[in-house]
Amino acid sequence: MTLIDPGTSNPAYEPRFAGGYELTQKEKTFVGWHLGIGIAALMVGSLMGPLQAFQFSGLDLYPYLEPIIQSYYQGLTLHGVLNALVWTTFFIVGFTAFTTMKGLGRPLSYPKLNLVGFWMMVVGLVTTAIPILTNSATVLYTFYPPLKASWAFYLGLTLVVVGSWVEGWGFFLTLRDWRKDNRGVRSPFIALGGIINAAMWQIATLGVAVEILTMLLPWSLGLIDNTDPELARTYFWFTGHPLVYFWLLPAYVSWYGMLPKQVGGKLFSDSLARLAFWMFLIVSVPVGFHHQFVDPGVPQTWKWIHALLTYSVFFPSMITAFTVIASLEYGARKRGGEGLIGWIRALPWMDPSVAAQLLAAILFMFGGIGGLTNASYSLNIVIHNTAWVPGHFHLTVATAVTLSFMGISYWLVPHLSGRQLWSPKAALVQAWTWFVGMIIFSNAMHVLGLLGAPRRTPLGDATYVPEEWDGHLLRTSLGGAILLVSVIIYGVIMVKTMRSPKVDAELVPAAPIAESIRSPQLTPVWLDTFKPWLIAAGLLLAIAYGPQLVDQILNMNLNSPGPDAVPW
Ligand code: HEM
Ligand SMILES: [Cu+2]
Repeated sequence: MTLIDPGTSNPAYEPRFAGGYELTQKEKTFVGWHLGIGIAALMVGSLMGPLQAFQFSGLDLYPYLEPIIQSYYQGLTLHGVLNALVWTTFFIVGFTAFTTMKGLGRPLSYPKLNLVGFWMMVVGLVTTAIPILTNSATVLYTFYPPLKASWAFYLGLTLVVVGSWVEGWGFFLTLRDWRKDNRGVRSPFIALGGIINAAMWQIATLGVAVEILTMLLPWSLGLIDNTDPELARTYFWFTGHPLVYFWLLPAYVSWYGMLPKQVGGKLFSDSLARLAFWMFLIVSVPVGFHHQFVDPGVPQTWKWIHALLTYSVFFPSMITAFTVIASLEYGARKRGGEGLIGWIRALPWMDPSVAAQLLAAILFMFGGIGGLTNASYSLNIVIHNTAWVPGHFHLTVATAVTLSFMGISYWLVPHLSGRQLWSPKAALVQAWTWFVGMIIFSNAMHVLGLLGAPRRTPLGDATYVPEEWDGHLLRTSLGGAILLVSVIIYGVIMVKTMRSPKVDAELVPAAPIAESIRSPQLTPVWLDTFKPWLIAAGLLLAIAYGPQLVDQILNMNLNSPGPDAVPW
């Protein structure tokens, strides 16, 4: 392939190795606040999880939580919103700010813009939290109408999303300025990866933005009387599926661009890494109907088209599996690892940051396999709305993403705060307990789902539980107990790390940034250019969603009033 440089007469892009730039104290604090708020949300949100799991086997701790938490569903709303929406979004935006600055080797072009975005997210978080805590937004994290929340819940979520957009604009403008100053140089992968994710997020969140602004907010304010639940679900899943890639891609930035360095290796292929990210930009969004396979208002053909498109996500996923494993193997062999799979033992398993991310990736393989089941039109009927579904996404968002982010925080929090990680041994125990606890919990939930146990149900109170569920319900609680220990250890490590004294700069962990195996790494221009990929994403979106969206909007049926008070 001929490689053309857009700015100079060079035949190919020159490599640019990221990592020379040290963030200022102010910048580190800015990133740190994102992480701190995210971690605090995870702590509170995750405490609810074990309570749910205990409830399943008859240990009902909810009476002790009154008056703070008045019902299983209020707790479940808190669990879903804080974990899946707040922890992830704050960590991701903070991490992307870090990889943008570190990767591009320069400060943010408009730090005030990012500061404004950050404060919007914080104000939004508080605005959302108040109604949840006062039991006036017990609508679960999917907030499907006709379940109705206080207007503050919708407004707060909107602010969080818009704040994350504003921060995203700050990243785009920084990349634009970097490009102006570095014509003919390929952009460093860790920066580009995060910024592609931010771009995908802007497209993806249009769905909930329209849902909230045109329907839910006016409805909760009393400006309109009714909603159209079918249309609302379509809007929601327009955002809801790519949301999972928004969570996952920052973990991929680390798996591709940082973890290889942590294991003493290099990135196997910079070009493949970019290709995977661009493919995710295109195929993450136009697949949302795979969450609506049983919705009566969506025609079969469209469900089938989205099912097919969902399978195309398999390609970048396989690229990722191949490239990341090859990068790890390269590192392991350099450390003396041998054998077909024996090299795995040579990886630095005693490094908690590495162990956490490797264990996260291992469980993700099972999450991926389950995901294929969910995506297939016919098999989905078997597991739809059963305990299988939370079983599945505790392998993906609650492990692949969450455990990876925890692993990242084991070097990033010390790096930003100028300290050393408090007790790497405890951190290792944390990673392994999460892994073991999640295997037990998630396997039990999968099996329960296959046996027909519904999700979003306090199964401990259900009158229809057959004997064959009992053992699995107990295993769910056992896994939940192990995970509770793991969460507490994580919280203690973070607090203790932040309270330990600052150390000399050379004792503080450096940011691990992997070089490419090939040097110089020649990256084709088309893998470093937004335009063609954005156009492709727009076109595919118009084809896959356009006709149905137009149809559903033209035939909108605002006929669902919804309760004024929460029914529980
Ligand atoms: C500390 C360990 C955790 C335990 C024991 C746990 C347990 C549970 C259980 C039992 C459910 C199912 C409730 C039901 O369907 O009625 C659930 C739902 C859920 N969990 Fe977790 N969880 C944990 C951590 C996490 C984390 C870290 C995340 C995300 C980052 C997460 C995200 C979710 C979401 C999004 C739901 C669905 C809520 C809904 O259906 O509205 N969980 N969790
Ligand atoms: Cu999906």
